Amino acid sequence: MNVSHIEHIGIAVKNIEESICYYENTFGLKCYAVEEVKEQKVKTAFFMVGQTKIELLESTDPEGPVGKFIEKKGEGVHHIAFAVKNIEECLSEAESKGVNLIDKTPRKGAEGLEIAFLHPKSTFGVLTEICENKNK
Ligand code: CMX
Repeated sequence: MNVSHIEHIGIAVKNIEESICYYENTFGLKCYAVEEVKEQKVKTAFFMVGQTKIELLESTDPEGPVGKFIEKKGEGVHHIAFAVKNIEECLSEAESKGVNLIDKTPRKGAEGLEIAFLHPKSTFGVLTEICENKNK
């Protein structure tokens, strides 16, 4: 796999507005975008930290992935996302190495990225996303 950097770290929060204030007031970071991703049943907020983003995730539905996560584990780090080149090839490679894929083919995520998730049961407990910006 050709991983260039950590694209973002996803953090599940109950209240995105309060969490934005925390990151802005404590670290002096600036939230540059808030976007709802209907398909994922989340509202997202983004901060740039070097080349990597912090992605805050507030659930818009208790039955969505983030809603269920918070119910089970509480707020906290939800997933890590690696930026890759040729996401389709990366998925095939991961599958051929025995990693259980949540997404067999990429789907659209926040900020227009192509995204796909690897199952935490086969990634040592860390929900892992790979993503590619095909517009670059
Ligand atoms: N990190 C680690 N483990 C996780 C997890 C996470 N983020 N989310 C769920 N799990 C674990 C659960 O704790 C549970 O473990 P146990 O069986 O030991 O209790 C197991 O995975 C199954 O969890 P579940 O609550 O029964 O939920 P589902 O099986 O229905 O779904 C998952 C789990 C990972 C397949 C689902 O959450 C998913 O498809 N996630 C990918 C999509 C996503 O998270 N989108 C939100 C972000 C979108 C964005 O960044 O734009």
